[in-house]
Amino acid sequence: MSSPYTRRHAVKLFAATGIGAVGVLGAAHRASAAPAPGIVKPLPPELFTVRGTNAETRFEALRGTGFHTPLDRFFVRNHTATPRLDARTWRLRIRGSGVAAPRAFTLAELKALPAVERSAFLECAGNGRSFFDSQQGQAVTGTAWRLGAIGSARWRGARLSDVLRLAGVRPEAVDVQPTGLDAAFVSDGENLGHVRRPLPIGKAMDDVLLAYEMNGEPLPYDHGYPVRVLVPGWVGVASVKWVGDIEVADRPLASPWNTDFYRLFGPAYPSPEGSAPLTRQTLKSAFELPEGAELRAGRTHHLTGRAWSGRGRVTAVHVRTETGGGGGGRGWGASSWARARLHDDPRTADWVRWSLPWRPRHPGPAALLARTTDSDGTRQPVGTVFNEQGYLFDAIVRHGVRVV
Ligand SMILES: Nc1nc2c(c(=O)[nH]1)N[C@H]1C(S)=C(S)[C@@H](COP(=O)(O)O)O[C@H]1N2
Ligand SMILES: [Mo]
Repeated sequence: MSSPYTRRHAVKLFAATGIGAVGVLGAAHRASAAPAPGIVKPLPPELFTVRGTNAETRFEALRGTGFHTPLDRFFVRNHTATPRLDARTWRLRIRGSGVAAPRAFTLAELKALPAVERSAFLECAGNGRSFFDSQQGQAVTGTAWRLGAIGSARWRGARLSDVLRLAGVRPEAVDVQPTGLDAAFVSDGENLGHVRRPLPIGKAMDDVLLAYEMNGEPLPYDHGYPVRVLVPGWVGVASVKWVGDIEVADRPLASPWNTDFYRLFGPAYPSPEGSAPLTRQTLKSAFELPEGAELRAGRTHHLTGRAWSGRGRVTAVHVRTETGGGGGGRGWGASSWARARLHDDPRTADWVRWSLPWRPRHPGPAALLARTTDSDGTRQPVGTVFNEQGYLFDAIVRHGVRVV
């Protein structure tokens, strides 16, 4: 059986700009010269790089901020634009062939259920996508993120499993599909409907939250106010923002977000339907330094960064430096991999902060490399197997700096 959506969508999707952005921005933003990305919070350039309708966190802006990403610098990935929903009229409908007692919840009803608080990262499946091109010379479609399409927060909300039980979830249920209340996504003139993606019932009943707080505050508009789904460790798109409807079905569900997008296509994935729909995020590491940062020779620098994996705990981070070059035909000298100090107890689906001192000796261009190993036994490879939409980049990234 072929998927109900053609692959054509895949190459067109990311060409779309801020559809629906008009009318949601505050006066301060309308006054600014930059094209309106449809995001409510301020996007100062020292905290974010704006990419179309999205805003990428600058990793250097996380240095010294503590474990969780402050809300003023948490990345935003919007298919269209942030809606400003009214919590008083908001409802969450639970319906479909997989529930015996369909019903709706108000925010107060959701908050009356036992609250769960947990820390988890949220990362876009396309995080690191730009390195397919810049490190591997491969053209891929989609937002050209560097490594900042990730943040970690302390989430608080109701368990999705509690809500499903209250709606009489049936043993025959197989898929649970949350839908967002943001504008329908139009790709090349074709309306793909609201952002929605099926979640297998096993994951839905496990550790998924209906989150209404982030770092102790109500969810900001841009991150799903008043309620979003939070699927720990999985591709960001599973964590549907502004959720208003959840269909529970006794048969598999499909949407463009699990047929055309968020699968791997390419020579390594010969099936015309691509890989299975993506679930868990992969592993990465990043330096809290600007690209091209200048570091003084003969001084000890406290290199800091973050490492994470969606498949298990981070067990080690190693750092290597490459110096030399200089342009005169001299080769680059590479240090061996040194073990960085981890500053947090590694936990599944969250990140750890790490650090390592470095004393560069000679001025010139240099590259910093960090490599994560996780409890799944996976270690960041030298290259990532190509896929057309540039998902799940996991290779070691060369971070260019200059020793002066
Ligand atoms: N309703 C809705 N949910 C959504 C999206 C969206 O555009 N609309 N984007 C998804 C994607 S692709 C990602 S990576 C995360 C980003 O969450 P954030 O913007 O809170 O960082 O939200 C997901 N949930
Ligand atoms: Mo994403």
